[in-house]
Formats: sequence, structure tokens, C-alpha cells
Amino acid sequence: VPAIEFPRQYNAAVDLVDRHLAEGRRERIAFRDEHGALTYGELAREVNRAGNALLALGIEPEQRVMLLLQDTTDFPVVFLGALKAGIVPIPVNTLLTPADYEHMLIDSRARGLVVSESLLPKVEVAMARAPRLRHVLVSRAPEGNLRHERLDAHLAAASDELEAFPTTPDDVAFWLYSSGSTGAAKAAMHLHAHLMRTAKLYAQGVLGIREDDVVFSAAKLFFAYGLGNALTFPLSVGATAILMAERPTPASVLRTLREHQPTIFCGVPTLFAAMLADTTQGGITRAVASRALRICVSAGEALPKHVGEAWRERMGTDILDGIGTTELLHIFLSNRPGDVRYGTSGKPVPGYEIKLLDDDGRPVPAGEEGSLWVKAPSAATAYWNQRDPSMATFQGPWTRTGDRYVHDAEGYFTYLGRSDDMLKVGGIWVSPFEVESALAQHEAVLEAAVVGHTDGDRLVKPKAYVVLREGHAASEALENALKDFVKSKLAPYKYPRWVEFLADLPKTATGKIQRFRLRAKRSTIVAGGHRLEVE
Ligand code: 3UK
Repeated sequence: VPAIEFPRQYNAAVDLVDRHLAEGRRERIAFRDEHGALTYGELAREVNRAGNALLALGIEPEQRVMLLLQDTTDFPVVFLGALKAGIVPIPVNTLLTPADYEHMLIDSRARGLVVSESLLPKVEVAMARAPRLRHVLVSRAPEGNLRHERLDAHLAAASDELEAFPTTPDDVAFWLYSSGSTGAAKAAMHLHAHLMRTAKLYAQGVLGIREDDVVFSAAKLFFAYGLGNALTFPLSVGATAILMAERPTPASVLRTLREHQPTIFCGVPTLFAAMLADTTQGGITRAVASRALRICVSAGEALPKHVGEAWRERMGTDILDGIGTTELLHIFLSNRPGDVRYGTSGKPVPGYEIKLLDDDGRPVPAGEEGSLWVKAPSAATAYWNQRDPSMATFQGPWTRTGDRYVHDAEGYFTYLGRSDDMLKVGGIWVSPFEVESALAQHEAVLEAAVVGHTDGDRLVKPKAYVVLREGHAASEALENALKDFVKSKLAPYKYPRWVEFLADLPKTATGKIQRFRLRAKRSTIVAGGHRLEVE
């Protein structure tokens, strides 16, 4: 694949939005959400208003503005408005806790925050503690008293004309926070060129996305995955994206598929499995979902083979499993239409190079496990203010993902697991340390260790091994109390789906918990002929 060239002065918002006016797509629908639709012409004007509104507040190019937003048309309007003004938007996960937002506001030194009204309670304390935060705009606020400024009022008051800030392809465009196994979340910094590069290489190159496609991503816009699926990719070709603010459940997703008849549907393995298991419409079929569907995409964690096969059987379309990371922005290793091998991540996306290295940094032969490295034209330049983690991850043109893979003689890559302790749960990172620290705050808990454990669909969920303090006895009631306790402390998807009480935890001579022994526990049980534990 030839390198994608950009002029020296290049602003991604102009390429993704204004270009379509010049190419005659003014009346085409760019976005639909529960409240209505935006044509490309309207989007261009709203984006200009958003850029002007942020500038009018005194936020300057290169400064940050955090976006804590549900998936409505306000998201692309503010994200692209910031880009066009040269301001750096930071979309953040809407499922996190006040402590997480406090960290990200302080770490990023964001000058502005645009927040959905429903999420305001989660961030109000953090707002007061972030010394650099000057302005808060509330999205989709109801009429009446509000202690903060309204986004819609600021948009209405702003001009709908805006000259793009003269960024280069190499200017930092936006940041995305990613959590690691230890320490707080780190912001990966992405450039203006990265948006269109991922669109050309993956969305156009692999999915063959076109102007007449309608895309629905159950994965939200604040994830790198959802941002590509429902913003960059459709805008790269003048297609339409469907936005859904609700939590993706089999019911809400099915309703959206029926109503909007998308041609491309993107989800995570947990959702595909849950939709297959759901029986509300007599079980999902093509007829009750979207007859228009031509491609489904899965990412975030490995798609179990049986889920892909069952989906194809029921829906008549394949699910293309592909792996992407926040650091590389989108999918770089993927199955392809007409070339799907369930149980594998497929082959490198043209434009990306992949290598698997052994512990001495030597390439491994086919059939042997190695550590995954990617040479990518969309790799973040670094993590903000994190020199050591940046050096460990971004090494010259190559990026280390922390995944273990094997490739076969035909060039297909199969995911084997992580080289750290991190878990992917429903496609979202969970640090076992974070869950352990939450558990340790409970009065009954002496210590806890958390590892990944597969459920009935062979998808990983957290399992806690807990040692109780004296005077506390193991019981089902305590098990449930501990689950609820974690849900109250952390983002709810992080709670342990199973709790097993032990007299002590396996440790090294120096007192380090031996997670590998706990991970191996289940296989010994199975090998011993006992029942397989499921939820
Ligand atoms: C894991 C997968 C096996 C893997 C992402 C698509 O998930 C995304 O980004 P994150 O930063 O997590 C990255 C990590 O998740 N993973 C993702 N996809 C797969 N493992 N098979 C897969 N198909 O450990 C990887 O290192 O949250 C996904 C597009 C953009 C993204 N950022």
C-alpha cells in the first residue's frame, strides 16, 4: 500500500466534514440520533459553531477540552469543532467513577469540559478540584435552572463560519485515555493524520465502506473503536452513522437495528453472544434485525469461534474479528470479507506491519508464541507526561501491544492472551489490581486476588479469590455483598462475577501473589474431572 500523503497544512475536520460540501453531499445525512438528524451541510455549520463557541470561551488552540458525552449528535459536533479550531478534544469513558474523572481532568489540565447533563453528578466534585478547568458546558440539558452553562445556548450564539486552524498532519489532534495494569490511566496522543489513515487503511481497505453505507456501532464514540466506527469511517466517505445514547443491551441494539437498517454493525463479543442468547423476538434473525446488513465487526477482545459461527448461521453475515488498540487508534490485524477464519484475528491490515518476537527480541517461526509488535502509521506519539511507559510502548516506528500471539504458515494470527495481568471485560479494560484494592476496603476482606475466568460463552470476566478476616465466615450473602461493594466503588462492569473464599493466597517467597497459580486453578479442577465452573 502506498503511504497516504497529506498537504503540509492539514486539518482533519476539514477533510472529514467540509470536503463533502465541495463534493456535493450537503443534503446527505451524516448522523442520526434519538432526537433527529444532521445533514452534512448542517454538520458543517454546527461544527463551526462549536469551534467558535470554544474559542469564544477563551480556550486556545493546543489546549484541551474534555468530552464526557453520551452518543448524541453533540459528540461529533463538539469533537470536530474542537479539531477545526485546533483545540484538542479528550473523549472519556462515560462509565467511570468521580475519582477517575478527577485524575483525568487534573492530569490533562483541560481548560474546558463538555458534559452530558445525565453525567454531571459524576464529575461535579472533580470539576471543583481541577485547577486548570475554566469552563463547563452541559449538553442536552433540560429547560430551567442549571448551575452551569448550556452547550446549546453557546452554539446558538456562535457564528456558523470558521476558518480552520492551520494545523499540520503531525499536530496533536485528540487524546484518548487508556488504563494500564498499575497506576492511573494514561493519555495516548493522536495526530490529525491518524483519523483519515485509519479510515483509508481499515475502513475503506478492509470493510470497503462506501457513501451509501449506514453504520451503527454499539461500542460508544468515547472508545477508539467506536470513534472510528461511527465518526471517522462514515465521515471519510460521506456515509451515515446512527448514534444511540442508551446502554447497549440486546433489546436496545435490536431496536436500533430494526429502526435504522444499518449496512455495517460493530459490536464487542459479549454483545454478539448476548444477542444470540436473547429470545425476546423469538431469537435474533436477519428478518427481525436489519435486512440491509452486509458486514458485522467485532473487536475489544477475541471473538469466540462458536459465537461467530452461530451469528453467521442466524444472520447470514459474517462477523469480522479484528484487533485494535487505543495506542494504534484502530484495527491493524483483521479478518476480511470472504476470508474469515473464526477463532483467529485474521491477517495484517495492508499498511500495517506485524511481527511476533520471543523474549530475546527474535522473530518467532510459525506455530510459536510471541509478543505482538506493530509498525503503524497511526501510532500515538506518546503518552502525555509519561516518559517511561512511552519508551516501553513506542519504540521507533514499532509499537508493543502487550498481547501474545501465534501465526500459522498461511499467515493467520491467533490471540493467546496478554503478557500483563490486564483483563478485557466486554471489550473494556479492567485492571485486577483495581478490583483487588476495592475488595480490600471491605471490612470482611483480609486480602484478595483477581484473575480472568471464562464464562459459558468462553468470554473472560473477573473472578476474585478472597481471604477473610478473623470473625468473618464465607457465605453466599457475603459473596453477593462483596460484588455489590465493588460495583459501588468502581465502574460496574469491573465487579467480580465469581467470588471464591480461600484460607490463603498462593505467594512467592517475597510475598508476591502468584496469579498464574490462581489462573491455573480452573484447569486443575477440569483435569481432575470435576464440574466446569460457570456463572
Ligand atoms: C485486546 C483484542 C483479541 C488486546 C480497540 C478496536 O480494544 C481496543 O482498544 P483498547 O486500547 O484495548 C486493546 C487491547 O484489547 N483486543 C482488542 N481487540 C481484540 N484481543 N482479539 C481482538 N479482536 O489485548 C489489545 O491489546 O481498549 C479495538 C479498535 C480500536 C481499539 N482501540
